[in-house]
Amino acid sequence: MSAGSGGLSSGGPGGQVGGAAGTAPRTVFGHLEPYAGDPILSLNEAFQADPRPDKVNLSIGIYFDDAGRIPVLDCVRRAEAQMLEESGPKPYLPIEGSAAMRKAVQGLLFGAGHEAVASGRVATLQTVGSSGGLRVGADFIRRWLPGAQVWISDPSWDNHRAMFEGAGLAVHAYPYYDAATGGVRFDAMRDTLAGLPAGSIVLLHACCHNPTGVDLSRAQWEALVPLLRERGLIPYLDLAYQGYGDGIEEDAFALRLLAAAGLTFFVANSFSKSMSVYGERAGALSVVCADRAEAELVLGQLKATVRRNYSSPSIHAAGIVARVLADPVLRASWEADVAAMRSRIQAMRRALHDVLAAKRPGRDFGYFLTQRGMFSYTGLAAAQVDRLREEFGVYLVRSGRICVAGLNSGNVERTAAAIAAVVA
Ligand code: KET
Repeated sequence: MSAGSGGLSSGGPGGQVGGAAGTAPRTVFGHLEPYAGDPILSLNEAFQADPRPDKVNLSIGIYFDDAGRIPVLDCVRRAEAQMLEESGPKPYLPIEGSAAMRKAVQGLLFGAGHEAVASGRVATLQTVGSSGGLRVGADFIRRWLPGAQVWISDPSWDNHRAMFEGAGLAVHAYPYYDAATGGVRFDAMRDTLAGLPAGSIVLLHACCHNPTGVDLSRAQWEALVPLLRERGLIPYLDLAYQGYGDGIEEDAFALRLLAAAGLTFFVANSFSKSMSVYGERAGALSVVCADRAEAELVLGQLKATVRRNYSSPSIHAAGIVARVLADPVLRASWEADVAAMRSRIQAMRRALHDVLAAKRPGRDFGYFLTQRGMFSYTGLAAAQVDRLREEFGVYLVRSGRICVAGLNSGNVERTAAAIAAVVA
């Protein structure tokens, strides 16, 4: 670790930088804090390194099929085959990404012929995953709405706080999950939002809340709209799991509601999960503005943000997404695959619930059935999570979140039995 406060001076032995006379020389990077690792990604790596053959990965938000593999969707394979066949050049995409993909994303999010899209008041850019979109939006907020506070749900995806704080914004949490009931603390949430300064950013999970699996009802979304409008709050939707909740169209409900209400808002959406293309980094950021002129200004400044960061997004990701969404045959195949992934997760929820209910009849595991999307919040304490990993090879995040899509017909009973053992 570093010692001394000398300025940089050259000439220390072995590339070291000497401090003032008498202080210990130090290396350039010796003062760095070790990175503790990301709680989700490190756990996934620990899982890969675990030699036990019957280990179960419920850590990361990735959809695995019933054989425990990450599926390659037929529509994606065919889109890629078309691209290979065309064997076109690979120029840089424009800063804002592929026009075909951006148009397809707008159609997917808002639905065909939506007024907001038709009137040109939505600025959409293709981003490096939805993570890239979230961060570009955060940097844009820091630059153009500099005093804005950011409010995320308690709890939220860990990286939300990290991304917005990393952009230099102050991040706070509004009440959300109710551990006592397994529902949403809606009154407390609404009261908190009602007290926020105008111009605050309110990050909302558009569907399939991560980590809890507990979503707002349609009536609750509808109740939020006048509050958001009257208080001048700016929603920032994260739509990473479209299709995993109730359906591709159904999961766009909140987004379309805010658009119909004429609110100005951000939405970062992802294809990582819905097209099973995690490593392609396929996502987008859209900002719904008051009118076309404003959307053009916003798009321009989003482009400036991207240019000084990663310059432009991936041409391969754009090719996949644009083709799958625009080609009717590929689109139908994709919709069928999303429906199959969604119903397999529901079947696993049911199987997990039934085994646990049989083994621990005194407890209510009904939340496994009502929670939506990839995740369930089990309520397991960190010590129980550790036991599951160490004794049973079942990996989940220490908050007690499980990725239900890591369950399959070969491991669900064993996993349920392990959970039953630690809750005993
Ligand atoms: N938003 C949410 C809510 C989310 O859960 C993830 C990923 C992302 C955005 C990022 O998706 P992208 O691939 O950048 O479009 N979540 C899983 C993986 C991770 O942590 O990176 C997870 O929670 O396990």
